[in-house]
Amino acid sequence: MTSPEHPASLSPETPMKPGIDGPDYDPEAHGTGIVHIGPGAFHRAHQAVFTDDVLARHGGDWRICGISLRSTESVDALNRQEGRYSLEIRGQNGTDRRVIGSISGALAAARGIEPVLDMLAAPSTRIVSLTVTEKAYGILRGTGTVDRNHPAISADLARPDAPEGVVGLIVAGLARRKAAGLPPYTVLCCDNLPSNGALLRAGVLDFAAACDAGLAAWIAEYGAFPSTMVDRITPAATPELLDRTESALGARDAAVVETEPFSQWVVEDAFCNGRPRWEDAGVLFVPDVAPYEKMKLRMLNGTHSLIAYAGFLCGHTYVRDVMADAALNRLATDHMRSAAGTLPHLAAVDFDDYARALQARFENPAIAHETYQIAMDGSQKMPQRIFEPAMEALGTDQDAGTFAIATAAWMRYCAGTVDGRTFALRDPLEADIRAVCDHAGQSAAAVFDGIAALPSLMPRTLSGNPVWRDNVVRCLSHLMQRRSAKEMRAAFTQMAGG
Ligand code: CS2
Repeated sequence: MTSPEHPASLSPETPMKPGIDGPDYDPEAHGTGIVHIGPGAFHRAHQAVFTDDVLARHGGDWRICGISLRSTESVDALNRQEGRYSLEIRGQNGTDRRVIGSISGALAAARGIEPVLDMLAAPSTRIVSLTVTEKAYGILRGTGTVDRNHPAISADLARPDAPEGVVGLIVAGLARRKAAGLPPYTVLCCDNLPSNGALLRAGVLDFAAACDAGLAAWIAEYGAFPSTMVDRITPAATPELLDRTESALGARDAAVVETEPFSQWVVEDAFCNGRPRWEDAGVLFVPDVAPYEKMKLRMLNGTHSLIAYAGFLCGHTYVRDVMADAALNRLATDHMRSAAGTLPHLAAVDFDDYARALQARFENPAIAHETYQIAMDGSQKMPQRIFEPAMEALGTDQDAGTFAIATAAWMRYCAGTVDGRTFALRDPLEADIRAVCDHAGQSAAAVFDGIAALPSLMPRTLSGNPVWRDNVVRCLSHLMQRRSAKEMRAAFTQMAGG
């Protein structure tokens, strides 16, 4: 029902208020060429916006159909609004709003896999992109093979025609295309994983080979899995965001996304079935994404994890609060410098400029990005963000001090209690980590050894390095002696050298 108190939902018919950019093209005139698995806030703030820009400039049948594997809420929100949603772009100097038209609709896999498989197998589908978070893939990073203990992988290997997980779904869609004599789609991984395209390719081929060797050979020959680096800070939506948006638009937007002005997408130009002219929307196409991806994973995401664990333990709710704390701000910027020291040369980027820009983005007072949000899934993030660069730093005699502080902060966070309150780790290894912490009691060395021994987490070369182990254990025992947020702040200030 629509009344002044309950405005209608945003839709293609909603009149745009002055000052709000809308799609300045007719979205409905364009067909759907991209299927995106995981149409959450990050996708809506990032890939869907670059695609919206291309549709406005060049047109083309490149709209996006979102597929949600678990949630039905975001699917319903998008469909109720015929795919329309708005961005609230919050910079240091003001807020811009923009309505996006690139999403044509969404499907919930939980409501039935057949429509999803039909969409993947449609001749019009040319790219399948993904933002599903690190833990959803179930691919072992050391070998590139699928993890048969991962719940979705084992379920899908048992029933490949009715997949529940990401890899099973991609393979089932490709199998239908091969059977129908259609070319494969490009699989475009947009999660923060190292060599994300190559990793997904290896996992898909391993899974496909277990089902049908001919299918695996066909994917290997004709398929494409470009690697990408994606970047835009996108906090989870809050009730306040929904209310602000409703007043600004005069319509309810249940799919609105709050984000920062900065946005970057670097993509390996290796597509097998066409692509939008994303370069005209600012996407950088390069032959090798690895140096960009390392820079972003280590300087941005690694520092983010340090900020999240240290900040959360010190009682800071948002990244901006951590950055307003002088000692923690220094720790974060020191870490960016150490992380930069592990990077291969990248002619196009000055790492000092990149670090300064990151510092400003993290300090942005208009963005409320929760430390607890970033702290989630630490076991899936620490290896590429902290452990690998720490190992390289130690291997070249560079200072790994801030990497050790980040690791100790994470391990202290793993205890699941601070300042008299307990919290959920929200990590797929939560039960194992908890068991280690319970067993280790007050011994920092036992926490370190127990967590370091968990599979696929800390490389043996690193955990077995006595300098590293001593350093982390020393920092961790400082933190384990502190109970309150105030004491934590004192400990981090001391560790940050101030
Ligand atoms: C963050 C990222 O939640 C996290 O782990 O580090 O989501 C980060 O905000 C994005 O990668 C920025 O592009």
